Amino acid sequence: MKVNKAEIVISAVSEKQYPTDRWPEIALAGRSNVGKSSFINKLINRKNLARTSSKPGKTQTLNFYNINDAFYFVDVPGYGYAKVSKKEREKWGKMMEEYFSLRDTLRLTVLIVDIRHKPTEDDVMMYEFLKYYEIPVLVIATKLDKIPKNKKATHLKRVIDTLELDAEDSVIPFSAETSEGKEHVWSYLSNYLK
Ligand SMILES: Nc1nc2c(ncn2[C@@H]2O[C@H](COP(=O)(O)OP(=O)(O)OP(=O)(O)O)[C@@H](O)[C@H]2O)c(=O)[nH]1
Ligand SMILES: [Mg+2]
Repeated sequence: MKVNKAEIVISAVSEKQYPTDRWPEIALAGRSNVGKSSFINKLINRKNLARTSSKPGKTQTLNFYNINDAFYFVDVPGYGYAKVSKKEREKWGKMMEEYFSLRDTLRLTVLIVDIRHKPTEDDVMMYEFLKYYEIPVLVIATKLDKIPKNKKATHLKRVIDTLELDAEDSVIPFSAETSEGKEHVWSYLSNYLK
C-alpha cells in the first residue's frame, strides 16, 4: 500500500465525535506501551504521526487517522497500566464499550501483543471481548527484534495457545524497529479495506 496522505482527524472520547463519512476502519488494541502507535507509524512511514512514548499511557483518546482519504486507522488507548485510578479505568471501559459495540464501519481490530511475553489476562480478555462483538481480529506479535531468531516459533506458539486463538484468526510477527512483517500485514489488511 502506498500511503500518500496520513493525518489525524480527531481525538474522540465519545460517539458524537466519530467521523461520519463511513470509510472503513481498522482499530488498534493492546496493552499500554506495547507498540500500537509505533505500529501505525511504521505502516504509514511516518516517524511520529501517532504519538509514541516510552512511558505507558500516552494515547488517552480514540485517535482517528485519515489514510489516503480511503480509510481510518483508529489508535485506541491501551490497557493494563497499573497506575490508573478506578475512575480512569471506568472511563476507559465505557469508551471501549461504546466504540466496539456501536461502530459499524469497523472492519478489523489489530490486537497487538508483545512477542517476548506470555499474553496477559488483560490480553486474553481483550481478545474475548472482540470475539463477543464478532469483530474480526488480527493478532500482531510485535517487538520481534527483541528476541533471538531461534525463539520465534516457540514464542508465537505461546501467543496462540494463551489467547486460545480461533482457527480462523492469524498472528503475524512484526517489528516496528526493523519493519519485519510489514508487507505481510499490509496484504492482510487490504482484504478488509475493499
Ligand atoms: N524494539 C522495539 N521497540 C518498540 C517496538 N514497537 C514499539 N516499541 C517501543 O515501545 C515503546 C512504546 O511504544 P508506543 O507505540 O508508544 O506504544 P503504545 O502501545 O502506543 O502505548 P500507549 O499509547 O501508552 O498505550 C516506545 O518506546 C517504542 O519505541 C518494536 O517493534 N521494537
Ligand atoms: Mg499509543
